[in-house]
Amino acid sequence: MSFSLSEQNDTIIALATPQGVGAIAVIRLSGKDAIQLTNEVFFGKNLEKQESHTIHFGTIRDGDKIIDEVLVSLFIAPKSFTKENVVEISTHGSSYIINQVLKLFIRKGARPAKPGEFTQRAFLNGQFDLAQAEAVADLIHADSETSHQAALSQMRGGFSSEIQELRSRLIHFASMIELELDFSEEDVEFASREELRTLVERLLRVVEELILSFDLGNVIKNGVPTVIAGKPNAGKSTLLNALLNEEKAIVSEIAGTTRDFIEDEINIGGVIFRFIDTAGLRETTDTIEAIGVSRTQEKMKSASLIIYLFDLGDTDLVEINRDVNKLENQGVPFLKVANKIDKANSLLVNELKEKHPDTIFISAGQKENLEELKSRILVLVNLDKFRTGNTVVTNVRHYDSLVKTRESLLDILSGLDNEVTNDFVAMDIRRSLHFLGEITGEITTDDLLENIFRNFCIGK
Ligand SMILES: Nc1nc2c(ncn2[C@@H]2O[C@H](COP(=O)(O)OP(=O)(O)OP(=O)(O)O)[C@@H](O)[C@H]2O)c(=O)[nH]1
Ligand SMILES: [Mg+2]
Repeated sequence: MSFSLSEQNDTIIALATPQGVGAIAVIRLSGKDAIQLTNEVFFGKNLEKQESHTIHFGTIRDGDKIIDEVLVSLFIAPKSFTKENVVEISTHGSSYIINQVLKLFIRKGARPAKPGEFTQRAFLNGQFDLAQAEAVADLIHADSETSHQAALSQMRGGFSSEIQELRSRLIHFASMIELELDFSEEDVEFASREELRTLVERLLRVVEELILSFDLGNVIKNGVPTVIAGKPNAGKSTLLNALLNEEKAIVSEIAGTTRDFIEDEINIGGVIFRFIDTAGLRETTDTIEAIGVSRTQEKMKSASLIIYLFDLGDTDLVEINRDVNKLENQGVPFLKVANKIDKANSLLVNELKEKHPDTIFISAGQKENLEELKSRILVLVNLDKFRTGNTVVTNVRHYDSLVKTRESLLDILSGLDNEVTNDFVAMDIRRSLHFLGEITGEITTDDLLENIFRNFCIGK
């Protein structure tokens, strides 16, 4: 994707609603000639004489032929998403009509938009910064309440404004230090080293918090990895199926049924969880099952949450104590879930209630008490901070720049500690400024922009 000026002047067109048949479809145009072009094929009113933010009924015609009755919405520059003239044409949602309208406009001089080109223009025309533009893509793809919240807060400025403010204060120091370089013989100090240190330490705290939030951000975007682990025949696959409401995993009374892991997404209370059903944990001489067991152990290490499932009819307290001990040492949050309450011996149930009062008793087979399990899962992952609008980094590019920023900020600090000369401090500050600027788009390269907007869909 290039950024030549002539391309920027084109009037672009694309279907803004999904492909396929719907009640209505919206075709969007943006560019200097968007209104004039529409006026050439629209019959009803003179669109060039209308106010911004108005809607007009009429027909789209190709010569004498009426293509459709439509509604046309006008957004006159700069009061539009792209800050250019924008026209949105609502047609009936048939693919025949959509194609006829698109073809007509292209014949009249509009150009089909490239993926993300509307958002790209909005960015280039200063509608928002790069981090916000990327949030538009995240917002479109968000499929749960929490990922939607994270994208929305980022699009509204989220951490951009915080970073921009600190960056502009760092620019101030940079210019003071460059000034000192000009006066180097006179040994003056325009920039207080102590104030610089305080600012860098503050920036470092913000950057580190954002880096930390990335793990959680990823979890929101991709689902909380949740492993169901336990002995063969505990009912792990039955539980996965019950939570999914479908027969995804094979269930049988033969121990060692599941040999590889099976995963699927489940939305619990607006949060996406990625549930992973695993091979039952036991010593085994079967090679394939052994591979499955070692994969289970790997999955457990990288999980955000483990559901430790055991069969009430086939486990004793000694065994449970041993497993719980192991899990506690692993450091991954876990829930103790006792299965097959429908055929439990009451002795073990009573022992558990005393020794492990946080045990959740369920029957996966009869779908009993699954609601309690779900609510305990939600409490354990505690994603409340995202609902309150805290900033979360979900984007790998931002994460990369943040990590590089942290390194260069640490370099400034160690430079101050070692009383290095001004030109070194100035160099480290410039490096920090560069990486911070990469996040908000104040520093960009064509490669970077191309990469980002390519991930959008056409019409966005
Ligand atoms: N009575 C009763 N039986 C159950 C319950 N949940 C599962 N089962 C039975 O327990 C047996 C084992 O269930 P699975 O879900 O295959 O167990 P698993 O933990 O996936 O076993 P592996 O894949 O071999 O590790 C099956 O016969 C299930 O029907 C339950 O709540 N009550
Ligand atoms: Mg299984």
